[in-house]
Amino acid sequence: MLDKNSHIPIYVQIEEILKQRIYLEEYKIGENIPSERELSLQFDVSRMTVRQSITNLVNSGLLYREKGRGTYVANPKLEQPLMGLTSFTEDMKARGMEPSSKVLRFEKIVPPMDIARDLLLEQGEEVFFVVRIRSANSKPMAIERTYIPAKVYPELDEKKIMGSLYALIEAKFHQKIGNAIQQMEAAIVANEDSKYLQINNTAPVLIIKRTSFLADGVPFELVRSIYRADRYKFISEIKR
Ligand code: 16G
Repeated sequence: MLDKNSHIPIYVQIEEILKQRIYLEEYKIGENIPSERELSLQFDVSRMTVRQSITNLVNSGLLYREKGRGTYVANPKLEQPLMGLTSFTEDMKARGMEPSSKVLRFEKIVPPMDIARDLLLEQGEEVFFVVRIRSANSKPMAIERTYIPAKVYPELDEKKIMGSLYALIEAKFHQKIGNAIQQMEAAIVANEDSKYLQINNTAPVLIIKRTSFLADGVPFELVRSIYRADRYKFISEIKR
C-alpha cells in the first residue's frame, strides 16, 4: 500500500500499485479501471495525484482513455523485431496468433511513377494493386497496400492473395525471396484507414514502406504497411 513518508512521490507509488493490479489481472485487458474519483477515495489522495499516475500509464501505453467512457487496460504491444525478412502470416503464427486477411481491393493498374521507378518498371508496365486488412485473432493490426509487378506473377488473382503472399511465392511459385529495403515513419492515421483499423481518426500509426527483391535481384513487391501504433513496437538489436 501507499507509504506517505517515503521519498518516492505518491503518484509514482500509485502508478506501481496500478501496474501490479494490471499484472495480476485484477484489472483485465480491455476492461475499465475504477474512476479517478474511486481511486482517489481508495488511496485517500487528491484526484490530481491519481490523474498524474493514470496519465503516466496512458503515456507508457498500459492504459488508454476513451472520451466520456473512462480508462481501460490496453492490450500489450506486439514486439516486432526489425531483423529477418518475415511475412505477416509468419510473424503472427510465431506468436501463436491466428492471422487473417481481408482483401479490400485487387486490381491491375499502371502504378504512379515513383512506385514504377522503385519496382524498376518501364513506363506503362502494370502492377497488381492489392489492399489488405491484416488481422491477428480477428483484431485488425495493419492495413497494407501492395504493388506487385504483373509481369513477375501473371497468374496472380484475388483468390490466391487471400492467404500469405510469401507462402504463395515460395511454396507455389517456387521462387526464393532475397532481401528488402525498409523505411519507417510515424503519422496520424488517414481518415479512411481509421475505420478499417478501428481506431480514432487522430490516432498515431507507424508506416513501413518495404521494397522486396527475389534472390536474383528482381523486385517483386512494394508495400506500404500502416500499423496501429498502440498494437506494435519495433525492436532491433544493435552491435558495437
Ligand atoms: C509483412 C510485410 C509486407 C509483406 C507481408 C507478406 C512488413 C512491414 N511488411 O506485412 O511487406 O508483403 O508481410 O505477408 O513487415 P503475407 O505473406 O502474410 O501475405
